[in-house]
Amino acid sequence: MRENIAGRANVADTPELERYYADLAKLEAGALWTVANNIEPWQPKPSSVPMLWRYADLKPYVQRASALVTPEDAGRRVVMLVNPGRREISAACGLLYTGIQIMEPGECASSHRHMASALRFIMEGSGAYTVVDGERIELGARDFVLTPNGTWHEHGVDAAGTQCIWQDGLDIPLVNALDTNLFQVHKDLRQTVSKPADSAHGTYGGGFLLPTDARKNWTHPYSPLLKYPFDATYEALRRADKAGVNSPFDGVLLEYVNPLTGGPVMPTIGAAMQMLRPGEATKAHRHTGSIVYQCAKGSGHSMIDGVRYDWTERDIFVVPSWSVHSHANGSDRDDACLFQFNDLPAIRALGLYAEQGVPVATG
Ligand code: GTQ
Repeated sequence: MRENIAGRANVADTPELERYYADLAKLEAGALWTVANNIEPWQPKPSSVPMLWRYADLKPYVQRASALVTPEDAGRRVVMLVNPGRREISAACGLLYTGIQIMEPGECASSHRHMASALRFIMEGSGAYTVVDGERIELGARDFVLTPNGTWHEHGVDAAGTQCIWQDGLDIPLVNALDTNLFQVHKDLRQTVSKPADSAHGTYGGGFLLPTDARKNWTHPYSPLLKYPFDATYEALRRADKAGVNSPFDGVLLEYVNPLTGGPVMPTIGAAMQMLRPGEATKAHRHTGSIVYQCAKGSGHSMIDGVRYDWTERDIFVVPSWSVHSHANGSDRDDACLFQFNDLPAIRALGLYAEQGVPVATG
């Protein structure tokens, strides 16, 4: 793609140049100026497109997976959400993967670990649990849980529970893009629960209180607090709202943090919950980084690059990097909550974060 602008590639093809390009290709080489304007865009040009997946459309197929395959045969019984611009790398947006996993009462997926970092956001059901490095964690609807890279983990539902469905979020495409992925199956297929129930929460979940040696004892780069329950999250949002916490672009937006550092929950993936107050419509902005949202409460819509996406509880939608976006609560009486996970910790750590407020109508 030629551009008639000083400093940009602008070379016309000639028969001689075409022969030259063909000769270079035989040597697995090429002339930079034939691609420079594409590989160095003026602004981020995501391959991903904005997408919304309605839970009502997906749920019957998620449930069918449960009738069609066992968790043993499937490894993980998941319907993944695939961005049309990212099919070849199984990404939902940018270099983030997401999927919807279903588990029946009494079922349990085999224990494994991988280089990819993972999280779950529980959509429906009761009796779900996950075991992470020997700690059993009970999960209810809208709870958020980490299975950081390198940790042994398995998920299941108690025999006395109900069918459970949750969203998985992972950085598989990122880890693969960096050629660093690996996967191991636990030799016993199940872990022995070796830690007291709720031990991470008991140790690190005191809010403004931490054991004095907590920082010294915790050597991993991810949050020791594996579970972030919804009740406490929602209460924190309400308190923050009363205290005047507010972003013109996001309403009340709180990041789930590592209590030892105040930083993101994992080195590559961050997560947050935001509350849009009754009647609230945010201003539009854009920034680098890919975001995967799930509506956790209420309903409303988002404008993404000028297109309106209406969402209600459990719908999942994505905002690609640098896409102009704003959010609006659909109710004048109730608040609406959006859960999100994103690649912002990786983006920031690499010095790639940029943002821009955009003065456009929010629709
Ligand atoms: O449970 O670790 O949806 O490794 C995809 C890949 C879930 C998991 C997914 C995974 C997992």
